[in-house]
Amino acid sequence: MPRRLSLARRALLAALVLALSGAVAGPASAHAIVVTSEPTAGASLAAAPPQVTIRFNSRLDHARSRLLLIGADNAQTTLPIAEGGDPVALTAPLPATLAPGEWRLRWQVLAIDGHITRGDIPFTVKAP
Ligand SMILES: [Cu+2]
Repeated sequence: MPRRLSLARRALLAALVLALSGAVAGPASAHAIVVTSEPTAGASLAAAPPQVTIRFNSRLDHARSRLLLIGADNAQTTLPIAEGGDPVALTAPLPATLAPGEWRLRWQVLAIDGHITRGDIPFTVKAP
C-alpha cells in the first residue's frame, strides 16, 4: 500500500521537523526576562527600598549586566551590581534618599545563552 507508506513518511518527517525546531527554540528561550522585581514596575512608594532586586527566568552573567537609575531629569546613575549572589537575580543598593518623583530602573542583562535583553522598571516615590 504505497499511499499509506507515504502518509507514514510524511508523519515521520513532520515529527522530525518538530523535534528539530524544538531543539533550536529550546536554548533561545533561555534569554532573560523579568519574573519579579523590588520595587515592582509602576509601584508608588512612600519611600524607596534600600536595594533593588530584579529576578529573571534565567541565569545571568552579572559582570556583563548593567543597572541604571534614571531620574525625572534624565540624569543617570550606574548602580553597583552585587556579584556572587543569586545566579538569576540582579541586586544593587539604592541611594539612601531618593527625592519624591518619578524614577526608572534601566536594566540590561546577559543571559547564559549569550543573548542580551533590556528593559525599564518605572516607579514613583510619593511626596510626604
Ligand atoms: Cu536567548
